[in-house]
Amino acid sequence: MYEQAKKEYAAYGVDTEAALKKLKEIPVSVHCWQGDDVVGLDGGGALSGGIQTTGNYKGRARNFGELKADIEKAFSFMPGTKRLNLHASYAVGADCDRDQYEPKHFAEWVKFAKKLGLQGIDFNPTMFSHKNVKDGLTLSSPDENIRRFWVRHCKACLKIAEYFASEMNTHCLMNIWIPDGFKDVPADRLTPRLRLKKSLDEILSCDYDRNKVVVAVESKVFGIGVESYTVGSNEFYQNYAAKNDICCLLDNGHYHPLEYVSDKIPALLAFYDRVALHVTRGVRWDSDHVVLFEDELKEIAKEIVRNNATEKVLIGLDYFDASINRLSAWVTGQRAMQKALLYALLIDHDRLKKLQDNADFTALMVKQEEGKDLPFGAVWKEYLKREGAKEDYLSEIRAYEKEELLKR
Ligand code: RNT
Ligand code: ZN
Repeated sequence: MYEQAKKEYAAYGVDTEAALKKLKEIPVSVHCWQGDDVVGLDGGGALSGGIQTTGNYKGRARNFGELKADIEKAFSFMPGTKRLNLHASYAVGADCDRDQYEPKHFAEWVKFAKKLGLQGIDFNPTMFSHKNVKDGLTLSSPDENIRRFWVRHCKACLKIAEYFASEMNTHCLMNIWIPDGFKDVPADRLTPRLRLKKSLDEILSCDYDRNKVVVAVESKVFGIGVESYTVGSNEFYQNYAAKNDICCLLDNGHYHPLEYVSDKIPALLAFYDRVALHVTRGVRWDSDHVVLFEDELKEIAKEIVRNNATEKVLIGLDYFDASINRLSAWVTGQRAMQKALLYALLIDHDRLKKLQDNADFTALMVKQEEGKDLPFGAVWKEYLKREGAKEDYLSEIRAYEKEELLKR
């Protein structure tokens, strides 16, 4: 089937071998938090900050050992180059508060990532699910003790990110997302943003190695319980990032449903060396459903591939479903991302671009449609085979569920 597919793609102007080779080199940063419903290991408390997991499927990882075992199992079904995305709340054995976290609290994760042969580790300060989220605010809080606590936390995280980069010999993306906002009409939209700006300035004034740590800021339009106003809005962070030479992270659940992150990627590529992504699937709101092989995901992958931006766009996953087997959720989402990248790699972009430049929109439409009928599935199956990733992950995950998860 693959040999036949290879011929059909060749006739369409696409080299499937080159696509397969490229695909396995594109890193995807897989989030640790699908395994435990974003609870973390530091006892911070129930999930807060406008994000929610729903469902009570059996087998949630309750501790570091279980989470590691689940990650190891789930990652074994994920083809391609993988990185691990951690939150600060996954500190191991920390008996101090989050502003005092140190690299040593993450040494076990480094050991684990090396054991699994991962390409790198990415990191996120955790500014939710904690007693110091006061009145829903963190870095923009009017309470100086609160604001300073979270500034210290982010500074501590920069050190940890630097440590990850040194240990793994690759950059570490440190992504800042805060839940700050208001449920109802605010009286002052400016001052909280000025306080956030001041906090970010203080964090970035810390002496860290910009070659090692890529700092990103993640905007959001609204959250549950924070419907009327978000301090870290898109305009705020894009301007902050541009002026301070840091990176924007686009989460495709964080915009109005009629706005597309696929269109924002090339807009940012015109100005930035790097663009970070949180790939998720919002159903009617930022619901963080498992990523599936859908049109917008294909469009996102196309923008990465056809702009030769596989090294500029840092792809990370961000979904959490507690209503189905969590390992299966993890694998399905990661494979969907890889599928979309392969799909994009199997398009003759140069020819299509020429048609656009020549204003031959008739042929452009026809050729784009033709590409959709090509035997994509056969190439995908070949990729899985070469990567040693079983097509049928469900049966093995079911067996693991029986042996391990149901006993929890
Ligand atoms: C929340 C943001 C944020 C979190 C993770 C856990 O809306 O998307 O990125 O989902 O950091
Ligand atoms: Zn996100």
